[in-house]
Amino acid sequence: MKTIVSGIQPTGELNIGTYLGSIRNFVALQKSHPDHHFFLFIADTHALTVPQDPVQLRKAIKSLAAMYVACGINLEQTSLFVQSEITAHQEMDVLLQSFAYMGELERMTQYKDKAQKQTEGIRASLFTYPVLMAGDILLYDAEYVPVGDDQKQHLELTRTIAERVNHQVGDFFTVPKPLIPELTARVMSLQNPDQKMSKSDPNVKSKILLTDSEAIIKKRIRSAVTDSDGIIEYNPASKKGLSNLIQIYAALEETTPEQVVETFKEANYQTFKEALGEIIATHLAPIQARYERLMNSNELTEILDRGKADAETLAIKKVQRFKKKLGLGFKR
Ligand code: AQP
Repeated sequence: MKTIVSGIQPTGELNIGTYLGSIRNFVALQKSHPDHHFFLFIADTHALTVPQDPVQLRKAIKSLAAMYVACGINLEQTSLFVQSEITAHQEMDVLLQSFAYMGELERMTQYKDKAQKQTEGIRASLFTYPVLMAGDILLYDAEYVPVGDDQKQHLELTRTIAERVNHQVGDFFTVPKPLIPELTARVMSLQNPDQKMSKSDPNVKSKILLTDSEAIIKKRIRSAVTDSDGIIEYNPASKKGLSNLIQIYAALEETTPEQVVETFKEANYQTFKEALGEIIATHLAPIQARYERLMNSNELTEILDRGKADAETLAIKKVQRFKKKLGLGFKR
């Protein structure tokens, strides 16, 4: 069975960055890869790498599951589950710790960035996060992993770990390839176009949540930081803020930034921003309606139970086979 794996941390409400960088890519891949099975998980164990409020975390897990389904994943083709409910993920993490080197983990830019922001102690799990992530992917022998640009380095490490294991024990893991969207690999913050749009950014103006109302969406886009020259031009190096908005527009309309510039070349920023706000709101409206319905029904329990059962069977077998390859245990 050919597989594709993806996960998102329930570390806050989803925004259009995660949507355009990951979820939408995932949904598109389901259409273009009908012969693949998709393992899609809520990475709740990863969320513990930074402090979490347990009540909020529980809520975020449910909300993320509902949003995944609302965004249009094909449930016939997908096992949707919560990572911590399949303990094989933790087991694989422990086993793979012995195949990752300190120097490799020290080089991870996400670790360095997030460690810098910590006000309390830096958790060991933040440091070893990429190993858990490698386990998440290798457990299901993923051929592809759809990710945003920020996860590329972690995926490179997953490939290194897989190759290291394969070298030691013989061909055992599929070495996964990243699938990074061309246009929306890194959707930037609306307030600071040098930073990516992030779930955990406390500045609400920096992002558009998938649950935001039309009025809020328009307000956020209106207040997005651009520049003062007033010329609609696509140049991610010199006009970062505006180019970010053009990319979002192009991605949602399935067109190119050049085409967007052509359409708005006579317009001012305000007109362009109004049109973008309208497009985002229109795109999110049906997703929001499905999300509300799912949050108020029992459907998710059945979906997550089924996803867990399917994924767990494979995951347990893979861990058991790996332990055997490594010479662990006595009877099996
Ligand atoms: N701004 C973004 N642009 C493009 N892709 C993005 N992704 C996240 N933000 C953007 C992609 O979404 C997937 C899920 O990310 P994650 O939840 O595992 O963690 P993250 O990359 O650390 O995302 P956040 O929003 O920044 O979360 P916090 O704030 O908790 O760290 C990944 O494929 C990611 O690339």
